[in-house]
Amino acid sequence: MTSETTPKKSAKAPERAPSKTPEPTEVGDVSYGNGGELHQSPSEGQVMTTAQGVPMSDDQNSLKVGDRGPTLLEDFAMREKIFHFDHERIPERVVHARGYGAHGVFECTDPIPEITQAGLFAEKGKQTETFVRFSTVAGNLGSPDLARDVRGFAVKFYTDEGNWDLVGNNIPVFFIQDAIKFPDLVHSVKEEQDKGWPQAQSAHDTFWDFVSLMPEATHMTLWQMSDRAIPRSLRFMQGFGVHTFRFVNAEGGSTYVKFHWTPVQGVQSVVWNEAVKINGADPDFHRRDLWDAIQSGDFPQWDLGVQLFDDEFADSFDFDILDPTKVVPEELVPIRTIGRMTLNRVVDNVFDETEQVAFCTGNVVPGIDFTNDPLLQGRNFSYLDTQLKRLGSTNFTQIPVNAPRCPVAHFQRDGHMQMAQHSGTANYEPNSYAGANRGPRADAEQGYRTVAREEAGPTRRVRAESFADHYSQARQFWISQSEVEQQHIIDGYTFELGKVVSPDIRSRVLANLRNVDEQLAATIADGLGLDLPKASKPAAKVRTDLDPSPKLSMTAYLPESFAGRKIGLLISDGADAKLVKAIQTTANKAGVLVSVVAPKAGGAKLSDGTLLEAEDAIAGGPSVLFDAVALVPGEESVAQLAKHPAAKDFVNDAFNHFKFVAYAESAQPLFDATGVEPDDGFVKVGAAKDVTTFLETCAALRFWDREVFTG
Ligand code: HDD
Repeated sequence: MTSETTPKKSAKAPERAPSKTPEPTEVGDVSYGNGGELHQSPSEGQVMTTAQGVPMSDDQNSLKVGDRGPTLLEDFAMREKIFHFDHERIPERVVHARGYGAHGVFECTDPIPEITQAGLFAEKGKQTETFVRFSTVAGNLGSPDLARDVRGFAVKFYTDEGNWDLVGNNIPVFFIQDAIKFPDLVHSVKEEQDKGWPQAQSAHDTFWDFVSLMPEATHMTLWQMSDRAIPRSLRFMQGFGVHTFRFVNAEGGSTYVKFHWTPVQGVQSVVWNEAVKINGADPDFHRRDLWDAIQSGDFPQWDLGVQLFDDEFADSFDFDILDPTKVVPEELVPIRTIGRMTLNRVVDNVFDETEQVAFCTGNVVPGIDFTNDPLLQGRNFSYLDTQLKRLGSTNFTQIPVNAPRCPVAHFQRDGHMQMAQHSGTANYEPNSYAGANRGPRADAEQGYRTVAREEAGPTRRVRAESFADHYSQARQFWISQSEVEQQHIIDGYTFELGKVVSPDIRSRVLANLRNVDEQLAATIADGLGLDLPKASKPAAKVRTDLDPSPKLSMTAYLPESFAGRKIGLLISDGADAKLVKAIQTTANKAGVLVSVVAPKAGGAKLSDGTLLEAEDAIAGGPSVLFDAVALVPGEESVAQLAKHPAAKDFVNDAFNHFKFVAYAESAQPLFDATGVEPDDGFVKVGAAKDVTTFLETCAALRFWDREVFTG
């Protein structure tokens, strides 16, 4: 990214760019009603009106006869207000209901015009506006952010040739191979129909029943049981297009492509016990983190990488490139980075933008095309359909967040909530009203052209033989994980299967896992107190000769520094003022935020007599909310602090969640009270240079030496 286009990071909140209304365009284009002004925000001194624009004289009291009623039906203002309120909710997304969005910009850094004619990849420095929505899959709209779940990573690119939606996840494979199974998958993971629970959890019988009967899900469930499914921040996740797509160049030549988003901030997750506690302490943890980062000018960025390959590679590959339960290992096809996305603006209104944004996998632009992946083909049908259900009209493309930023010219007319005012007589093509061109008309040269694929064969309901190997890549994923990651996968399965009531279902999962790795299955069985069942019979021979693929481990994506992370600084009255200041300034200089936590929300009096305000009282600011902690209690007040259950949890949790801890000499009573013994993950701090050492240590993110292995 060139310096003039990189949004500058600044400590203070950036000025908000004014909201944009799509530019009015030419003949046949969409123009908007409402005086051309769709964005409304009341200005100072403006008189309140009804939706019809009638000025209101009183918005506190309904219209009554006399002082004590009755209330009159004639009160059109009240009726309109309550009528509108009654209709405020729209159906939440059937999956990915809980999400958070932000605006951004994509910049091409390595153009590939020879590979694709997509304009956004044509020139170095070319910028394209984007809107991103991150989400969890299973939970309802109000569910907690840190559920163990796959995260949606959907990006809308407003290109010069229309909108392209890359609707991906933070995991590169999927549970099922054919879209016809999607309703079953989703039914199984959502609340059980007879009970109405559990919410936002896969840890229940129906989910494990389904996936144990669908061995193709094994690879994805390994990812899902890993810490990938409990990211620390939406800013610290990778994203994947999952399917194999096609790039198409101006000559019609096509290249297969897999899309990868890699966070510049590094990849980071939490541990399960921490996730459980974060959900209670701050169910909005992820959305708040993204909002805070963007508002403070610490704009998150992702590199867009592509794996490019041709038919020759596809034929030589051990797996089918159309099978969405498989990755193409980076050792076989390296990733080429072609651009960077920066999220630099929060939404003005969550409903208007994040809720109403409508992603469709079918939204492609010239230069990007589909493959025959049966999951992708089914998705192309589903997304358009779901938007109609959710948004209530085929005109959802006119909602500002969905409207293309380029000219629109077509003869689609009418329908519910038509916002465009189409002028002129002709609403068909060809017509002679528009002059010699009879337009607007399709153009064989400029227009979107599907790759000329040769297709033949009998019509059959069939699963290709080349999709039959469900375990080899699951095994490769497993052997590519670090020892700690493997332990967390074991813990994930043990927890989830522990919530499964049916012994048969548990056994079936274990029987499948034996085909991945005997030790993995045996350790989980031991954790559950079960005997190992006989291994299930794989549909294809399991390859045990695949080498580990290091890029499948999160350890390959550690950040370069601790920047963008947050330290929880626990203080109490009499805390060393110089040390507190040193921690704050040194950390801030390194791009690390410091959040002050004290016994009282009002803050604590430091050793120099100044009052330092706290962001949180201890009960509201547990250490799970921070990436590392610093303990700087006052000598006189620490004994009292050490009796506080929340203060003890603060220290205990930081230790148990493998966090790095900076501590002043005065913190000893906290260790005595909790039994925590400082290890090499603890750094004693007395001066600014110690703080620098601490921050350098923190770049490793967690002190994994504390892990207890059961494997
Ligand atoms: Fe899907 C939403 C990602 C398979 C049907 N999906 C949705 C969203 C994401 C994904 C990120 C949320 C978009 C947003 O933020 O608005 N879905 C995926 C990925 C898949 C996948 C990566 C596999 C590779 N999905 C999939 C299948 C089907 C659907 C096979 C149906 C056949 N997905 C939907 C949907 C949703 C949706 C029902 C619900 C809300 C929406 O579309 O807008 O149509």
